[in-house]
Amino acid sequence: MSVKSTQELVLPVGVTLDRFIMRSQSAFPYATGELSQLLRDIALAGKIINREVNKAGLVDVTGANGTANVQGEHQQKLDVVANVRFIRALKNGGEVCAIISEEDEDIIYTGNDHGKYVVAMDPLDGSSNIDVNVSIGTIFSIYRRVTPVGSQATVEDFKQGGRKQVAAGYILYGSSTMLVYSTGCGVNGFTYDQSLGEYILSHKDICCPVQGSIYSINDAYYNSYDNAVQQFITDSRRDGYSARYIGSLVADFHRNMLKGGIYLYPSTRKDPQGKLRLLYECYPLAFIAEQAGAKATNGYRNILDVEPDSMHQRSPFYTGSAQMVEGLTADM
Ligand code: AHM
Ligand code: MG
Repeated sequence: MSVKSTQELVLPVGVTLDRFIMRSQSAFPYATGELSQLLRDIALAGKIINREVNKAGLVDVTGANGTANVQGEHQQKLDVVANVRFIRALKNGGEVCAIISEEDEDIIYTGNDHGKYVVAMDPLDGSSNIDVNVSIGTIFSIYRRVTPVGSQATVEDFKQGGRKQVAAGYILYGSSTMLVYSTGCGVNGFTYDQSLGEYILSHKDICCPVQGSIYSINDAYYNSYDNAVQQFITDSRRDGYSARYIGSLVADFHRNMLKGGIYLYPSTRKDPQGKLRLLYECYPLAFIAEQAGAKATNGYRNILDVEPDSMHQRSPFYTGSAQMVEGLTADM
């Protein structure tokens, strides 16, 4: 069965996310609508997080856990708030049987054992930027469960590998809030219009330039990188590239997807396995990258082909414009 791309569906820029999801679903004759509903649930959770992020400075929800606000309620850090809100939205939606989150060691069961999907997520990524009004993001990855519907989900549902993702995406809380996702038929970006309360298709069929001139890496760890990465940085400086590192993966990734560039988080002395998490940071962004014509590796292999060992495992991560990633990995 051939699946139509959004180009073929003739969905114009300006269409709402709901209409887009509805029209895209109609391209799959046997679709039941459950994945569509799940995407809507994620979009709704994104609106709620957007609201929390926007009022963070006003109501003092940032800062340490355990403090109380003027009503005497316990305040929580924004990443904890985002985690709670996302879990609640996915529980209420009913399509998801279990979740793993960067914020929780164990599998979170939604109580909907009849849900067909599991979600791996980083509810609010970019911890060092949360309290200081700098762009942050949510990252999500969706799998169809492999355990029988009706039973309790297990770790096997989450350890299927990046190629088994049925959809993935991110929400960027930046100068505007954007939802970018793919179900494996290209990548589309929706900008949130606060006044309408709607996500609007603004970035249709995102394609990452094959070559760019931006490199994004934490330069302060230079001495801790291996020779190939050090050489890449030296060459980038020599070739007149621009360094752009926000320190929020979603924001750095998004910019590089649109403008062309490469994001690098290698292994370091402090984090020999790298810092980023395979299941809910690397896999979903690699899925988006590949759908947008970009690449993502751990330095040796396409990261989508790396078999996971555990739910919270880390990995070195290199992603962005195809030629830049190929050039880097050829030297590794
Ligand atoms: P987090 O999940 O604790 O927020 O860590 C992930 C973040 C990424 O968003 C970002 O690219 C990276 O950590 C920055 O790390 P560093 O400060 O070591 O450069
Ligand atoms: Mg993170």
